[in-house]
Amino acid sequence: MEQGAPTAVEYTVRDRVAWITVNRPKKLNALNRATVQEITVAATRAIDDPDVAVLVLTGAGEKAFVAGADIGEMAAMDARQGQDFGRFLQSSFDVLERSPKPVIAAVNGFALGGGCELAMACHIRIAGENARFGQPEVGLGLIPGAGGTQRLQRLVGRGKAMELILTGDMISADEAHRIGLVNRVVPAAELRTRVAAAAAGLAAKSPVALARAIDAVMTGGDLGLDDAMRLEAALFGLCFATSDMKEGTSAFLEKRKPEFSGT
Ligand code: DAK
Repeated sequence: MEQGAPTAVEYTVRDRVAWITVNRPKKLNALNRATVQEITVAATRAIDDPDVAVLVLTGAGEKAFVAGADIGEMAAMDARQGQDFGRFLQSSFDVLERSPKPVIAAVNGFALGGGCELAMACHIRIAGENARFGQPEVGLGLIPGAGGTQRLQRLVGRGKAMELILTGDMISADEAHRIGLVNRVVPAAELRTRVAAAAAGLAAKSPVALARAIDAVMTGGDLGLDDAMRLEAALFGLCFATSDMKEGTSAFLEKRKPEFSGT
């Protein structure tokens, strides 16, 4: 998966942003096992690279972000293989969700089934106006199995999640924005530049603060309020021991831009 090599996932680093591009446009970037494995390898590489501040996930071509798990590959699986595949998808998506560096989904078209689930495992979703979202699994005799029944209701509420999962209907980018499934909708032609600008903004922030904020939101979100507040206070306190906190506050008082070291 070296830069420029023809694989199912392209990996490029530009301006401290790792662009991870699912590259099976003839299959609308559907996720087979090999592709999921490559996404995980690419995400781990970006997380481990000190010169990378932000990850972006997107799809190759004009039509799809990811049109779901590869139906051809899944059709041949037995129950045991299906369960293994599900666990594999879930653990891969967890790598993204638990990334200490912000992960943006740049949704450039269909985000269906496992594709919608992949986008939901990212921290921020920016969609082109041509994007379409949905969980059509029930039409295949399946249910969402890579976090869709859980992450969707946490993002949009149980009623809307239930409707999307039971009907399998696709919704537009604008509707996805209206219900809180995506953060922002931008003109399709501007998606990459708008995402690059958003990523540059994140890359200028304190990496340790970003990592702790992600941890507080993700881990705290699964706890009761009391425990979550305790966790927030602990992570907040830890920030006071960092050079980044000293730099951020000094820079503000000295009316200059901070230069964070990430320590
Ligand atoms: N898998 C494999 N191939 C796909 C695909 C997919 N998900 N989506 C599209 N393709 C392929 C099409 O078969 C076609 O291939 P060729 O016939 O040219 O070889 C090519 O991409 C172009 O697609 P279309 O010709 O269909 O293009 P259209 O513009 O007419 O339609 C569409 C676009 C996105 C509406 C349509 O392709 C479509 O409905 N695609 C399927 C969408 C879908 O149902 N996605 C959900 C898949 S199920 C699990 C956990 C998670 C999952 C599974 C298990 N475990 C816990 C075990 C996840 C499941 C899913 O994601």
